[in-house]
Amino acid sequence: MTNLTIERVTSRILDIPLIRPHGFATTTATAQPILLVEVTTADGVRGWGEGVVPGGPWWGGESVETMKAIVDRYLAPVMVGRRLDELAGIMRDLEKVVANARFAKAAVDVAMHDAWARALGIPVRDLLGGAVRDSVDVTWALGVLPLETALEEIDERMNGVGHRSFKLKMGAGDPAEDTARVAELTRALADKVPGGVSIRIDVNARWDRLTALRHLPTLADAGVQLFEQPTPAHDLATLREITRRTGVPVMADESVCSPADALAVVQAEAADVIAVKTTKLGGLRESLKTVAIAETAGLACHGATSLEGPIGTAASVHFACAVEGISYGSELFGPMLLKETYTQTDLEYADGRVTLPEGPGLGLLPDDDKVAFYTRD
Ligand code: MUC
Ligand code: MG
Repeated sequence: MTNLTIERVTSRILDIPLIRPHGFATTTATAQPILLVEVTTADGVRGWGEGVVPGGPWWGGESVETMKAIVDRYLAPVMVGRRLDELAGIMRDLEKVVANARFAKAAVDVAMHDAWARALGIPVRDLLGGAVRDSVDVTWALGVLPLETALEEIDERMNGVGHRSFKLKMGAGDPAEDTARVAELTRALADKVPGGVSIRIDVNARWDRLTALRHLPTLADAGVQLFEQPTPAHDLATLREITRRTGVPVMADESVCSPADALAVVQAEAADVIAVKTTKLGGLRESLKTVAIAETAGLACHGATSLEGPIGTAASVHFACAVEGISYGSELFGPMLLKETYTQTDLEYADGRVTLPEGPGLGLLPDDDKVAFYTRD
């Protein structure tokens, strides 16, 4: 009989360089720190999860350093000695010890799903209900880049992995200049690849209402097809106004960090799409609840990313392949932004899609030598 008792929970910070700087609204990342959490059972079965935020605490207030403290000191002691088939009960009990800290909780939620699935010899997708799809479309995100550089990168990604949708980060510069840059790029692409490329933008909540209402119509006229979180997370009235005035679908990201947030967005009619990140939502179980709310209200969900590495991305690929409500594709490109992977095998990207990895658990295994190489002293 398999002994599913959790014997050990450990974590380490990996610092992995990016293939190029990734410019966000308020910071530029040149490496991605990843908190790699490992759960080991009494039978020696190991499972892994990632604690990752997009480039640092600017996005949601957590960082790999805060997550490591929360995991090691507060979450691990609740988990050790419990059985993996009590996962729901463990996640409930973690709430009694730590409020919020959802990125940290996601790391342990995924590590427990991985270890439990490996102990049973099944893919994580089966613990989430089983197969809905075997692959998902992947949008490529460009940081804040000048027009020519952006066009070159898009060309390379279209001809390489075969992406046909691109997300452009905004919010870093002067809104008028930022808008002109993106509008020009969107028009240039429409001329270059007639009808074949979808352009979305993500302002990471950095514009106020007036700025958004002034500039988003220009981006709508240029052909931008989705506005991701143009304005602050709490201001659902403005998100609703943007949808109504521009007619372009709005995707809520920073506004939705829990199932309750999703309900608030539904009730406020504030968005048409919800960015579902298994990281920001606190793991796979909280993500299931979030999609259930959105889907019931007729909203689409997008398999979004916090620039996770291979293990974290694999978790979101299993999620996207088990949950019908992830109907608006994904942006699960994180591993391709890393200069090198830390796993023995890679996720497979082709024709603009990522495919569910075969094998038990998440389907990927860390390479112990690479993990040691990238581990922060
Ligand atoms: C975000 O805000 O969506 C996802 C892709 C990217 O470039 O930033 C992340 C986080
Ligand atoms: Mg976003």
